Amino acid sequence: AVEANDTCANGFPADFVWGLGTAAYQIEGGWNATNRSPSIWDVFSHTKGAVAGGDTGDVADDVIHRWRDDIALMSELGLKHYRFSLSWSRMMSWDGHSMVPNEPGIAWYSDFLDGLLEAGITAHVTLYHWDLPQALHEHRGGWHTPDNERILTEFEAYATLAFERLGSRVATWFTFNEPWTFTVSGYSAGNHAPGCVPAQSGRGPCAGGDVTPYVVSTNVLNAHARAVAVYRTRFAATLGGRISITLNCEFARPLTNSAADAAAAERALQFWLGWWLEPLLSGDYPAAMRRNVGERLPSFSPEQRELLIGSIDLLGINHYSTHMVRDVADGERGDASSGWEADQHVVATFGAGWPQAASPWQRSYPAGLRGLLNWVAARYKGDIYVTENGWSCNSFTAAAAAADQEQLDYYTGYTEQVRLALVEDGVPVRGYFGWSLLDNFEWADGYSKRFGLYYVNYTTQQRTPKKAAAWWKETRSAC
Ligand code: PNW
Repeated sequence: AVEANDTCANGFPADFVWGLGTAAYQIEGGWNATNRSPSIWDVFSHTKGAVAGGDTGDVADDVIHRWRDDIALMSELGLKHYRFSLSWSRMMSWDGHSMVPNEPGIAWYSDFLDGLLEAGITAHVTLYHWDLPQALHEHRGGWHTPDNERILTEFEAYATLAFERLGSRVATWFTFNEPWTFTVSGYSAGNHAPGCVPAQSGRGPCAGGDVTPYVVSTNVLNAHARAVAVYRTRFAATLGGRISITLNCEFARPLTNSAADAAAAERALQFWLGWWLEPLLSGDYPAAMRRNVGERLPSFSPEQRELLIGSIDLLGINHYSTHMVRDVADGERGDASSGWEADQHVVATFGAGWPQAASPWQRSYPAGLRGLLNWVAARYKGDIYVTENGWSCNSFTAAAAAADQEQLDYYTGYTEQVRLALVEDGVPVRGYFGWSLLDNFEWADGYSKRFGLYYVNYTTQQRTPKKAAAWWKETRSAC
């Protein structure tokens, strides 16, 4: 129970972590500044028809050049915690055989971290927010090659470099951001980099489909475990930081009160979040996946299991919306779909009347976040941080954005559910990071979708605070 005198006016404990997040390719720009080389997202976004409006991250929010002003913006907001990612292609370069340190890029991040420190802002850093160096995808088998020891070695070297050169100024490391999203979108649907699609389509730079996503997940989980082992054995004692992963999940509620739909909702959560969480806790994929995916689901060796189990010091959870889920019999989907989507034997829809965001996949249902946090807390007993939550605004001009009430309603509704999970349900949720500080490159949607607390004019690069920014300053930055 929280003592009354430790509670802020917003109803949260005084030591609750409030922060905002971004990711390298979505905000940095400076595609070739600091001797940066291409990632799979540079190649993908420059592929005709891949991204809405032909948008690319070449310039984005130009943070690479405007970072001092943007740290000032954070200070103006009273921000104490900032979550961002490193671009592997800026930190390292391809020498024809492997990735090697890229000093100008490392220096940029080093200066940026010093700037945050001077502003009294704590850094929470993600190593991989979807931007694999193109050379590792092309020449080293990427994430999509079964049992790819080469990518594990490369990721371990990258993580080690980051810990060594930047670790003294980083409180929390996250190995991967949302492996679910880049695995399903990048290696099955093909609408994210690297754009792998089912082999029979004959398109795409690699064969996605009903096997590849599970190959990718196995490589990614093993890479995570390797990086965590390095941090714990070589760095944790001296640097004192913590390390984890960020997993995302939309909550699933049963569509009807039938037992079959209740089981379907649970299965959906196992396929979305359990896919990643269960190996980190028990060393294997969930039973529901073993059952439905069968031989297409790889196994972990005893050594890999040992590294995986307990490889998180805390858990980062990203959450945006909720689905109403019903059971479907085998083959009933009738859409000839295969892979992760079909393997669950469920159909997901939205609840009637839930407010629609600009992004078609998002509707507001605040209680879903409380439900999800309780689902996680029943399985994982450590500290939980909401590492992303935010709203895709229906306002598309600076003036409309400055008055956007929907985004503010989303934040007040969802943060209240976090408070209820903490105070009423006893879920150990210790922090909340809004997505995002700035409008930015929203992946396949380009600049057409806007999640920022600050509106960005992409012609002038001017930042304009939205209504939720003022709310953040008054009620989240202040105790
Ligand atoms: C996340 N879904 O992506 C990413 O971490 C961010 O980089 C991104 O900008 C943000 O959320 C908004 O999209 C998601 O379908 C993609 O549930 C898809 C889903 C959720 C999050």
